[in-house]
Amino acid sequence: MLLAQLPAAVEHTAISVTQGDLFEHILNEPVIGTSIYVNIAVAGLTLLLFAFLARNVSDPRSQLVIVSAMTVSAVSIVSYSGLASGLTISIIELPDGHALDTATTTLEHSGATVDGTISLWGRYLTWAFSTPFILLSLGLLAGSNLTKIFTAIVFDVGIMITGLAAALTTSSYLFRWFWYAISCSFLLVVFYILLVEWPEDAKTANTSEIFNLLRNLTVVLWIGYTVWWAVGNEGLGIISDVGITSWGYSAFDLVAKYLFSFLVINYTVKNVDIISGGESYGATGDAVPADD
Ligand code: RET
Repeated sequence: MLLAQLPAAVEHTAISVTQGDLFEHILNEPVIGTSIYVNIAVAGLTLLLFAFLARNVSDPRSQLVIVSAMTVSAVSIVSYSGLASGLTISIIELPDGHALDTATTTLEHSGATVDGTISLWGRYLTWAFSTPFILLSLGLLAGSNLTKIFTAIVFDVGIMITGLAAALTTSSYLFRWFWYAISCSFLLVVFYILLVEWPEDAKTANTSEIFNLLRNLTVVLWIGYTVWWAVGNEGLGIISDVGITSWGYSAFDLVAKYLFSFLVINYTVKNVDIISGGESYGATGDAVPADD
């Protein structure tokens, strides 16, 4: 019995998965594949659309809000390209106690089966670069000060990096959830700023209506990401399929990134007078650029 199992075990561990294998796997696995490729396309198209919508805006503060929102799409292309190329994907063996600790992965293109499960960890890494721009545009729309914007962004980066740590920790099941708990506590700081501090600032800035809409969208979706991680293949494994877990994030992304940015940019283009900080906003000297 034991002997009969041996060759299979040897076979699994003997195969090392290369970046090329992961690239091919994503290419040939329709559920994971589409969850990635669709987002590259949408991010690219939205970037073109946003540039077009904002083509006549010349006010520097309004441009800052717009560039910040556009950066979310730009980072997204990078993020999903990292995943599509196999660069930011790994096969990880989840620790004992995890629902998927004995999971194996069969590579679509070669049919080879390896121990472990696919982690699309590049998502968490690149969220550390995209989500700050969501918060920057929200903070600017609310007319908030540098201290609050800085605090929100620092804790936001903390959420994503500790989320990355949660996803990649293979030494201990409990430690994965410890990282998750730290990440959630950082999320509470961001929520405090979104729900308590910035609404007050937005009242003064006369942007309450758009701010509250975007804030609600953000809070609901960010709770969605958090819960999705907990139930997905890297958390409790209630949703054990990598492709479905990945599509969940991709679907959230469609709203949290592109719809969000569209609403920010559409509002800004139409309300430059409210967003404007004057011609010399952000200038490093006293000189005001001449009109041309
Ligand atoms: C993780 C897991 C650890 C606990 C928490 C998380 C929250 C993630 C959030 C992600 C938002 C992503 C967005 C991406 C758009 O570019 C990392 C899932 C709290 C809030 C908006």
